Amino acid sequence: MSIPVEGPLTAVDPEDFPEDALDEYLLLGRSNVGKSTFINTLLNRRIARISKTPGRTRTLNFYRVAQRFHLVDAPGYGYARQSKLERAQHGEMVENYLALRGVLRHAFLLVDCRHEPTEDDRLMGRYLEDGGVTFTLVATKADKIAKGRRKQHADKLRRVFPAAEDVVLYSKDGLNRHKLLELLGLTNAAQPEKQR
Ligand SMILES: Nc1nc2c(ncn2[C@@H]2O[C@H](COP(=O)(O)OP(=O)(O)OP(=O)(O)O)[C@@H](O)[C@H]2O)c(=O)[nH]1
Ligand SMILES: [Mg+2]
Repeated sequence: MSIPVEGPLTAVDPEDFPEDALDEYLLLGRSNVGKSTFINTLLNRRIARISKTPGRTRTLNFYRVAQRFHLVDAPGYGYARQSKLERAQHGEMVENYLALRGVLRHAFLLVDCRHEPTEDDRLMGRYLEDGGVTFTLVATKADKIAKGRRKQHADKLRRVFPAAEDVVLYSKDGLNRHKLLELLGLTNAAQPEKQR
């Protein structure tokens, strides 16, 4: 059974955000970390645009899922070739969102398994904590690290992001997909992943 998804509704300015007051789950993370891929593989749809060039997602994209909530894809931060102005505009867009969005229920902060969390990643974690936003730390591209090292990696991330409610290793081939669907209350709407 597939998960019903509508959208995306794209917006930069708060007046263009959806008005239906559904709960929202926000995806945050560096450019190229795999936010759009996360949406596609989690929902099992090719709905978010992916590319090999970072900086693909430039607006807030609201996906309405199962008529119950929005999953919100945000542009990545830390994109080296972004101009100063673009960085400032991006920061402002996300800050506006975080400051104004009463319906924000939970965030997913994505970090790339292959790299050390950056200063931006840590700042984002603290920013969420200070704003009272609960979040799950999702380590993407876990297929790129050996199975035997995964637990150690998750433990390390728990130390770096003590405010995270949970640390979940994820990969686009479905590792821990079911766990995240559970968090979103979507397990009845989707097939469980294969045992790994
Ligand atoms: N091996 C592997 N590659 C992945 C995974 N997730 C994403 N990628 C690749 O990483 C690249 C970037 O993925 P996107 O989903 O576009 O990243 P994004 O965070 O949306 O990037 P921006 O929109 O630029 O912020 C693409 O080439 C993906 O195929 C994963 O779990 N494993
Ligand atoms: Mg993207």
